[in-house]
Amino acid sequence: MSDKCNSGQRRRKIALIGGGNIGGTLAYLSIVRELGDVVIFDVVEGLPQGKALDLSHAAPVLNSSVTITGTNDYKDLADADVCIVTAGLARKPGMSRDDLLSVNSKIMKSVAEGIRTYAPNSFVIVVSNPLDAMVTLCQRETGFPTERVVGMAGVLDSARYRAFLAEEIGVTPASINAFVLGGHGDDMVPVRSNTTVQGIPVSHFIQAERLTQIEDRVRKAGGEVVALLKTGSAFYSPATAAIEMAESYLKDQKKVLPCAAYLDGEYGIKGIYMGVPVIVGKGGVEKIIVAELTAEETAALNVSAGKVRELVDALPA
Ligand code: TXD
Repeated sequence: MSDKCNSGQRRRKIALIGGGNIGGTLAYLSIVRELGDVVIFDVVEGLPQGKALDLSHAAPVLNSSVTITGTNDYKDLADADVCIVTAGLARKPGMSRDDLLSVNSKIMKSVAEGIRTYAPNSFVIVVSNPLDAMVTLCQRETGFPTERVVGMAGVLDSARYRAFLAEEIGVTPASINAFVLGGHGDDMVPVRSNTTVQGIPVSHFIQAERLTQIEDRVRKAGGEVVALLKTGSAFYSPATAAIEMAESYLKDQKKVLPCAAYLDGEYGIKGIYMGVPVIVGKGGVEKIIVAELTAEETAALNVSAGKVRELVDALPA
């Protein structure tokens, strides 16, 4: 089949590396939103192929025109526009994200080689945990420019913050504007000073003590889901967050999204990936936005940066 649309434009292609809980949900969302043809890659024989076949039976009902294939061969990633990486182990109850470092690092090295070889011009969105270390490793191993390798965490963590605030105030989450900075760990920084309900400071609605409780819940929200599910971690919300980033790239929407991006002095931090507000467009991470923070938030961000550096330093050579 021609890989061109009638307009002569090349059809968009999304490669999902990891066909597990998040990967399968990513594939479904890609079909529903018709973001492009989808290829699911996984190392487990039959898993990507089975999910692709099942999803291809949903496409007619969804009136979706995209194609969906499953593969165990990296060659099928050829010329993907976007690669979303969820390959790796997920947490089980009692595990920290950092506990996944060693095993997922080995996986990430093989994934990065596949991407570098077969999708050398793609925009790479890393989801695998521990996120800040995995996105660092993926960029190092692919050798892609930093603006073309980004981590998904902040969109999810900010959505959790918005959901809890909306529930507390009794408004739709769509009216809450909030973002979370820093590493994707227990020291992430919900930025209260920049959080509003349609432009009205959140402190107008919720007392400081209660806000602190909500922000603590945001930091632990991933663990809360893991403890309930017992067999794995969250997957609907991470997939939804990653698709938001992919769509902003593919459609050049230039959305301002909190993503794990490479800092080169912004926020006074240099040489690591960490969650900050960025503009995502056809150039990938097109600009890092430096928000004004309180002294407390700045201090918390530096603590989080320190934890990210420790994790990155622990990456196997
Ligand atoms: O906000 C975030 N970034 C986090 C990320 C939110 C939630 C989950 N987070 C992490 O995403 C989680 O800790 C895991 O590291 C990844 C994927 O989570 P998911 O829930 O999708 O895990 P699954 O269902 O176990 O799927 C992982 C798939 C599975 O099918 C494996 O066979 C596959 O990864 N896998 C591989 N694919 C390709 N290549 C290799 N080497 C490989 N090894 C395993």
